[in-house]
Amino acid sequence: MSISIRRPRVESMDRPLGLDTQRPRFSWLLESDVRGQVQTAYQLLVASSKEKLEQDAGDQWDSGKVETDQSVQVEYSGPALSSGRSYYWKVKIWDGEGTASAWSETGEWSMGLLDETEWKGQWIGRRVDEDSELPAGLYVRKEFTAASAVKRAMLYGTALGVYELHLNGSRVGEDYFAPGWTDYNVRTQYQTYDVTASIRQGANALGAIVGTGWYAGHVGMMGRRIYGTNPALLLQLELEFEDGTTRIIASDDSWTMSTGPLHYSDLLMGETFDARSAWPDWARPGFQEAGWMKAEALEPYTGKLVSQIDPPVRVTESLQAQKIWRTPRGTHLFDLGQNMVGWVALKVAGPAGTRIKVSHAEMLQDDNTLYTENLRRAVQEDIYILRGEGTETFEPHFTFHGFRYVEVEGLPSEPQPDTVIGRVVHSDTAPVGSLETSDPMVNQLISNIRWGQRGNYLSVPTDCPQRDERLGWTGDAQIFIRTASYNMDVARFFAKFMVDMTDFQSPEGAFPDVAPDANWFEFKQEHVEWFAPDNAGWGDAGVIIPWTLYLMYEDRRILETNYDAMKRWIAYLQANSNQLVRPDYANYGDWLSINADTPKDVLATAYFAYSTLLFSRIAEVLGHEEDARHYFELYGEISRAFVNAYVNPATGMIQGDTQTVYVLALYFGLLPEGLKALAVKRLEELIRSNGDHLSTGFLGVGYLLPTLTENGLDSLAYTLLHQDTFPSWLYSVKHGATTIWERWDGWTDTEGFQTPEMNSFNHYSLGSVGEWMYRYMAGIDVDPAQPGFKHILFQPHPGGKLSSVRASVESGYGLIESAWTLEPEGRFTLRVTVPVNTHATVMLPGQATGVPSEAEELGLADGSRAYRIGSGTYQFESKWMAPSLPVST
Ligand code: RAM
Repeated sequence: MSISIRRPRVESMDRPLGLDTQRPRFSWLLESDVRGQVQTAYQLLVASSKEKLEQDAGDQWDSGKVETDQSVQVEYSGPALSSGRSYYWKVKIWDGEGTASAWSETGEWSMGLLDETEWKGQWIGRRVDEDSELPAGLYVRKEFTAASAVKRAMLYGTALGVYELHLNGSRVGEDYFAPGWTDYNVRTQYQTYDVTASIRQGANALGAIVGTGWYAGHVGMMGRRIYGTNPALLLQLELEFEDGTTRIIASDDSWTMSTGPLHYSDLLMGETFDARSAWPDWARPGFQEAGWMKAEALEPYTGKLVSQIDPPVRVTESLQAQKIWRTPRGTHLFDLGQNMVGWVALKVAGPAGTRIKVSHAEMLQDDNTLYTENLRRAVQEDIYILRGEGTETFEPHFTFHGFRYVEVEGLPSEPQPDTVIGRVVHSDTAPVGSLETSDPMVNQLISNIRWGQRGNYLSVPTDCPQRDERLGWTGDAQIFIRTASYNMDVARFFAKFMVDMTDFQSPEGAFPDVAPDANWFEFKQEHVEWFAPDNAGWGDAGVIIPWTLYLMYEDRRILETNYDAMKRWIAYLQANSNQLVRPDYANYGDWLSINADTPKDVLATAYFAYSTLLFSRIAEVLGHEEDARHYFELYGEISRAFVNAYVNPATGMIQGDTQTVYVLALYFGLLPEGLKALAVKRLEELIRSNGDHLSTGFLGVGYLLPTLTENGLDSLAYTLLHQDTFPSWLYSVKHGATTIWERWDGWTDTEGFQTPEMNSFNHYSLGSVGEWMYRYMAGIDVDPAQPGFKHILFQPHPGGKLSSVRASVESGYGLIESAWTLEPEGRFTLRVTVPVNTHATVMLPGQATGVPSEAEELGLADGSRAYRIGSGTYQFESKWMAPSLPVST
């Protein structure tokens, strides 16, 4: 067989449960030994049972043979899908020769509860008034009997708060902090679990622990009980028996509840767990409910209940301490060797009542104590009280920390290598990208970028994981999203975040600076210095995020869904401009730049143009020709207004004269030809006169190296990449950073720590250079005309100290690779891999010396050459001399 099908996926998941879209999208990967292999047609069957599908009967939908090369995001278009049902599907395809493949393996998905009236239970919990303390963790349980054999059992659940499910003594699923963070005033996500294998004929027990989470615990700097006072739980277990009967077990006031060993728990403030009052058997049938009370039915929820879109938060790795030592204070310090996010698993044995305190910090101070000042009001401490029965292992339930160092106070005996294990926790976005160079310092930077992403993508893209903030800052999200999507599959993560953003779009059309909403305006009004009706570069995330998801995943739906919201944003910006020039109130500017304040109105006008340009492209993709034309013209007008207002026509000087103003003007295409060269020259001068250092903040930094490379200043881009004196990326690496810092000067050898008021050591924004590394250094890029890597653009830019780069991206079509080496005499070798059913254009640096016979040569307008290839692995060679490198190196 010349072609085979791998990984049939629905909505980019292997086996999604509880989908609530009527038009799920199918994707599959193709594999073939034949080069240049493509798909020419597919047939897709959807059946209501595995048996039917095995007989090749698509009783739900048979697409018939569809002549197309589309193999990702193929929309279901059969009859309506039923609530709660499972569906089975497979696909076969025809290759370039018209030969049919075998059927794919069977894919499966289930539908969620499509109509809110299908929720039969009550929201349960314990009602307290606003002045009383809440139970930190409320345990609820219900026993039931399954009279006959169970064929299928699906559990739907959600909470106002966060919850953990247990069934017959075991935890259900591996999710943490479900149902995730949304603006609970608007919507709450529910989760779906297949628990068929855990239900027994006879007695069963279902239980849950409910914590305060974002709903009633502390959120950011805004205090607690932001959304409500009483955490609540809603569960529904649907049983289908072998005999065809069904039964629903749903939460109501026949359930029982108790507070238990969780004495304190809060996302930002840590947890206290007293194992002496834990009940090992509380989620098993037959448990004696001494002291338990009847659960209270609370008010019905008035927001929307929607199926979870984003990947659940999970533990994805465990880290052992690399160093353990005893402090003069008598405590023990553990260095995990990596700034990480999550918590530790503590393994310990000791007498009942022993109190152990586990404290967490990102850095150590000079005297080897934990640096915790930067946590502001957050408390990164977990306290355990031992039960005293042999070895006990503790992990917190509803809190998380950002840390590398762990201090344990009260250990009854000397620690072992497994006494403290770091549990790495984040939204489980699958890793898809890899990047490695010949330079260990650059590799450490790459690792720091990846760890920053891991730790901060927790239900929403947060800015930081340690202090009392951890908010979904939209500016950070947009500047990093392209890097993020090379590193990991963030399609669903950001589809969910777009919901948070549009839920919080203002009636006037402004996208927020923070999402989800959590009393944000109320907070900002008390801090007028924070307040602006919109923030350039932050609100623009509402356009940049959907556009990036389209580029990277060929996701048209994200554009369709958000089209009106984006259009309202542009209209808002226009209405709040003076002849297309924006005001200077947007107060973050090029946040945390170094002695280089970009004027806010310059930045805001530039972003207004950029959002408008992207929106015109989006309109074009969706076939809204009128809009496409109109907004493209508007983009031209804003660009001209920008030039008139801010650019000196004689010198090309742009108001503010920071690196960022030139970068924005060039990258967003705001300058006419004549002024472009002047801007490039001035940008170069500014960097040179700054001792070959950047000065850009959160926004400028994302476009800095791409702008240099696109304007022929490759070697300067590499100079900045390799720079290791302050300020630079490698300055922090040189000083032992294992994540990206919030600020260039978070710690310096001259000043020590920056103000603890705002000094996170795990903030991903300045790591947006990852995009340049994938797109330009390794040279793997998308073609916006054929997005999702359907047409791959390989254009590596060798340079700097690098003698090799190896990168890969697992795209929707399969694995893309670009690996190059550069030998001293200028011999450049490039190996690329192109997935089946895609094609690529290769552009080589220097003079081509070796081109595979399959490659079709194209002459480009600028006189350079490019090569068109189909699927397969190919090697190219060229002769390339680094312009700025001494020949001897
Ligand atoms: C800070 C955070 C965040 C940034 C805003 C403007 O609180 O550093 O990352 O987006 O300010």
